[in-house]
Amino acid sequence: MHIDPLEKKWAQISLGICALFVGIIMLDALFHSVNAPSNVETINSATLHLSEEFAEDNLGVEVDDDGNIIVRMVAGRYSFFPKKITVPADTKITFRWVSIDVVHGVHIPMTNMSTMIIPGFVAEVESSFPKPGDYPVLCNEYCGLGHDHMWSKIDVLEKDKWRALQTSSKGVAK
Ligand SMILES: [Cu+2]
Repeated sequence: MHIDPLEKKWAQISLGICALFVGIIMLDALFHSVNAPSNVETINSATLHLSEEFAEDNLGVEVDDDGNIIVRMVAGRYSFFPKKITVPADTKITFRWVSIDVVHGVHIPMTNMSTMIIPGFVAEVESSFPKPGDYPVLCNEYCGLGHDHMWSKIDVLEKDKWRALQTSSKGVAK
């Protein structure tokens, strides 16, 4: 079979580019931990309101018996619920996100928070806020016509202020 030398050269270049990309992906996966999320935890998105963990009353901030802070949030077209929560600055917080409808994303500028929220799965990310202030919570995965308006807010307080608020009115930070 005859292959034109020029065509052969281009075929080699194309295969070389493919090999390069596969190599980069493998290096990233092996040495830079660029992987698909490893927390594979499934949940039925259609019955979240009936689930124990993500029922409306259990959303928001929870401090467990060991003092760990867990935040549970639900993403749905077009908002994150609860609309506003209050957490302490400079503290490790475990966020657990679920979606009630389509694929959403969540991005909180100035933090490591950036993950997809896929219906049927729980997205868990550990994060912390460097300093007090208002942090926007944005959807960064196109989810429909209202996507541009899909955002919420996290109110980050100084640790001491947050603690005082927790003890003075138990319901506020929930
Ligand atoms: Cu969106």
